[in-house]
Amino acid sequence: MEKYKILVTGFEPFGGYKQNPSQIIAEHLPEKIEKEMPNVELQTAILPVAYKKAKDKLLTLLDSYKPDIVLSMGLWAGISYVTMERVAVNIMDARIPDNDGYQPIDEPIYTEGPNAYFSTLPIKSIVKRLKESGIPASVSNTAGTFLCNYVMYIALHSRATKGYPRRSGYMHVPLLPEQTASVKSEFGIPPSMSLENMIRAAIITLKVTVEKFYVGDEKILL
Ligand code: PCA
Repeated sequence: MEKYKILVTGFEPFGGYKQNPSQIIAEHLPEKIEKEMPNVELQTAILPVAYKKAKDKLLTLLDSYKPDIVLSMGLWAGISYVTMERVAVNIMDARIPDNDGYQPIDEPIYTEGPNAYFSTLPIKSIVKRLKESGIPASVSNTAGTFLCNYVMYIALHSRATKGYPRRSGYMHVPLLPEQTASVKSEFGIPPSMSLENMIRAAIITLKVTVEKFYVGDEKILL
């Protein structure tokens, strides 16, 4: 049986948070995917929240593993649902310094790259399946201009220039309940989602992507 080669990435903690839920999700996936998706070969990686190191690590992984599918994930503190990102833009505009203290403002990711790439994951089908499974989810039309947008753009640029990964995209996830339990601001307690639901969201995303892998033009959002 031909196996789909999948790379899932999460991020290290950043911005004052001690944990990054995307890292914890990625660490739980190998065991679950082995049971639930026998047609898949999975690699997971935790990327540094640092522009230079994240790019080196991601490109090394892409060039050595040559995955069919890449799902990258990161934290978006403040959302109450998971988002499937539609677009990655060719800009680094960091609202805070990265974990190495680097803070690019209005710089392109690749000087020769197009302004934007659309996700090649079937984002509409994924969001539909997530909602049917009881997981709050939405398409998002911006992944921001920090590390999340950056790694999404790099994977899509690799597809455009080298042909792999055929499908890639990005999922933003909320905080974990234990990260918000004792935070109270004038806006109340920030939204969160259980780890169990976030892990399920990642598995559903991969299942729908594999189901749709050969359906239609990979550039079209199915
Ligand atoms: N979230 C950040 C970078 C790392 C992460 O988990 C972002 O949304 O850009």
